[in-house]
Amino acid sequence: MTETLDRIRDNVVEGRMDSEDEGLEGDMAGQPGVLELVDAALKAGVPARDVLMKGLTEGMEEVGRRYEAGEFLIPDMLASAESVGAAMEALEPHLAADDVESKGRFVIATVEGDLHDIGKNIVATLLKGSGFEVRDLGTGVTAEKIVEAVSSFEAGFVGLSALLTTTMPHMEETLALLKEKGLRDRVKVLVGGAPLSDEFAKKIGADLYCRDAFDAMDKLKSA
Ligand code: B1M
Repeated sequence: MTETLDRIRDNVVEGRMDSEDEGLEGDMAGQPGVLELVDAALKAGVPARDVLMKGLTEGMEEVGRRYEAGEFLIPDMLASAESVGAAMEALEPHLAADDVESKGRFVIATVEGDLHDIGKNIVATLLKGSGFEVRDLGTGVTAEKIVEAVSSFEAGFVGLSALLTTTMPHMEETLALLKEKGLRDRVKVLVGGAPLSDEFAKKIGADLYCRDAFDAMDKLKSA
């Protein structure tokens, strides 16, 4: 099982969606890519959670390290992101819950100026899988649009994602606007994203900081 997960992680790093992709050195065509490996892992009974956290997510973390070290450029990050996005579609039914009573309405968005959506999409998938009704507003969403959706969808929860230090202030702006519109007491605000911390969440007055998608699900159980 570990070997399959390692191969998924390595192929995410290579940005190889499927067996037609040549990979970074141009010599990997014909070998299974992320989609075939995820399919094989699920058929072999590897839990979807392990495929997600130890294969796909660890792969993206390595991509981040290589980008930071100057070894990867933006097109490399994009190829990896696309392979993870496609694999998430295959994984979604395995993370989904059937016939579960609604646990509440959840609005989720990546904040204004920020286009990173892999983590937000994973959280949205798990939320749907655990019985929340989810309105996913996408990326680069302004505080006004988020607050409008909280109001019209009558959401009890809102999840904000930010991956850039420069976009984190839009979370605080969203909280201020919720307050201004008289909606703050009606919603629990959850925040997440690689540059965030518990301290930051407390400082801006969010209800919960979520380290990762499973942390979010755990915290929601007692929210
Ligand atoms: Co960008 N990028 N990127 N990028 N990118 C980072 C974030 C960066 C840290 C890379 C680096 O320098 N090491 C850096 C930010 C530095 C900083 O702010 N200090 C960076 C930069 C600089 C940029 C650009 C500015 C690059 C440029 O153009 N010069 C640019 C900005 C574009 C924009 O947003 N306006 C940019 C672009 C891109 C791509 C488009 C190429 C691509 C995104 C593709 C996409 O998302 N569709 C990309 C990627 C892939 C990354 C890294 C490599 C990976 C992010 C990721 O998907 N991680 C990232 C490096 C890193 O994070 N180490 C990086 C995997 C994902 C599963 O984890 O998103 O953290 P994460 O989500 C987790 C948790 O954080 C949590 O749960 C998730 C699942 O477990 N969580 C939540 C997240 N949101 C939550 C919400 C919740 C709860 C939990 O609500 C309930």
